[in-house]
Amino acid sequence: MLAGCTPWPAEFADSYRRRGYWTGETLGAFLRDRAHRFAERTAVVGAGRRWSYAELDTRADRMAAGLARLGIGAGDRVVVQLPNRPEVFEVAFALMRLGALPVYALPAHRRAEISYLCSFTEAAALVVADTDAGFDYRELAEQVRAETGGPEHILVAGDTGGRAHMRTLEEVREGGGAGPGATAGPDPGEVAFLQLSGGTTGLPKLIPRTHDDYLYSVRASAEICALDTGTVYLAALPVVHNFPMSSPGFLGVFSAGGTVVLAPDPSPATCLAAVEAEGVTHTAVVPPVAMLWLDAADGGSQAHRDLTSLRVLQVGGAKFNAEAARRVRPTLGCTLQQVFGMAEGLVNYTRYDDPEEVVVTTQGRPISPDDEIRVVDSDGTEVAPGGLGELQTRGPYTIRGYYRAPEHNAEAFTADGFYRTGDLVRTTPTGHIVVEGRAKDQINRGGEKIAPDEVENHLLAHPGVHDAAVVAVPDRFLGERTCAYVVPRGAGPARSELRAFLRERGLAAYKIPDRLELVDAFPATGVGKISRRELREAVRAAHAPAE
Ligand code: J2J
Repeated sequence: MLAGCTPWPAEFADSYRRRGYWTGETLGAFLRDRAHRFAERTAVVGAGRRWSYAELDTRADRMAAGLARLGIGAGDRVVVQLPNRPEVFEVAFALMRLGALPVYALPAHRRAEISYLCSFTEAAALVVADTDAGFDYRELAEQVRAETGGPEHILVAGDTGGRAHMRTLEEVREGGGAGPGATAGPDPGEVAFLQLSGGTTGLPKLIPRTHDDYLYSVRASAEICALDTGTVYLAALPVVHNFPMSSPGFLGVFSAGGTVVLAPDPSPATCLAAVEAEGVTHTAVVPPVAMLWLDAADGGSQAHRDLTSLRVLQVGGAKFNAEAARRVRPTLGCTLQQVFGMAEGLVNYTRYDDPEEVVVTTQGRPISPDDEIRVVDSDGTEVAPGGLGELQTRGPYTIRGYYRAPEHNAEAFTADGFYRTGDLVRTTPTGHIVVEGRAKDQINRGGEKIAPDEVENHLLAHPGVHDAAVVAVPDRFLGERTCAYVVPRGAGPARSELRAFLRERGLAAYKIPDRLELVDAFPATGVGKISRRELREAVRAAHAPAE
């Protein structure tokens, strides 16, 4: 396995193979197989283009050959920051065919995140769009270059705008000739790509997923979600995120020979129009987006849409309020499926034949009979069945360690290899999981995860900031939003200045605190040194208003 990753112990790997979970297929071979089976069927619709399975496959081969010519090969890391456009699939499969690893960045990420990803992974290339949603990613790439001295190659989906040191994806593909770019292909037990974790500490952690483990979760998800060649899946969320990638996501749809429709944004105007125009059958959103869609369809701006094709609305990424959940069937005329997953692995679904009450009030049950689940108290002792505790898990598609993070791994995983999810849950007698809260230091802002530490560190870099604590405050729409409490040094900076400062440091917009409060001091917390976590709790208790 790639250096810096933690393999499954041999007895587990053997058993996952014996039980047929790990089949020895690579993601590159997976696409080739689907291209043979579903050749002329439409694989992808987006940005004004429609690609068949055969076309996607050929493009991926040519792109792989072109990337190989640039010197990109097995084991190389390539940061991919692309919006929902067909090229994202072409690039991802091309890299995986070469055994090079896509490192998926969100379109919302900015200089701080992209520079970190490029340097931490020692990326050989960065792939960006030219512009998207009014933002110029080529400028971002230039800033990253200036800051980090790398990566060697900057590849642009679209137009380089005359920047001599950048290449368009088209040039790379044309430079590849007829392909095929990949020779023997990577080992299916190898890492296929790196996903970004929501993070609880100062710097984001990277999640290594192998061909074998990921494809198992994809095939099993496609089966649970009953996808077939008639499936039309709307990717409303950025497809580089684990949910729309694999739960069942675009890979599940490709597995079944269906069609992926790429939405440029998750707004009801864009997405409900796409549902009507393309006959969408399945889609996946985070709770705040689901609520916008419900309001728009229920006498709002999109009430005129014909949504009869829609069969399943998946909601996940953050807790979906039961009252909103109850509105899904009557308002959208489709089945709700709750999805509680994590890029580290474990994914839970409510099943289509679960009683309505289970669908509305639980976050589903695991994919695999070999997903091991335990709910423990703060001492690590298992609680009685149905009791509240932290969810720990291990299984055939849950990682055993983050990439290049031995110290963090010692905390995030138990000695016997369970991942500590940091989620507070209880299980029902039917084996469904209800997410009740969180033991981890993370803010879940409508599905977007924020590590308070990371934002505090940026605030502390301002000379006028003596101390800072970033906490979650309840929010009816997002579930939670962020508030930064700042103890200024001397007269201290104005709030607007602090915000501008964070933006200048290149932080993604969703991490910039929704509220900033200047306070004289943090609450006295008694004797002894307290953890940042305890400090945040004390600050929140002292200041944050209840909803
Ligand atoms: C409550 N909290 C949830 C839910 C995730 C499918 C779906 C989601 C993700 C994802 C994913 C939740 N109710 N329904 O990767 O494949 C919170 C938990 C969890 C964390 C993981 C997938 N669904 N969560 O959200 O890696 O706290 O993955 O541990 O971004 O989101 O976040 P992430």
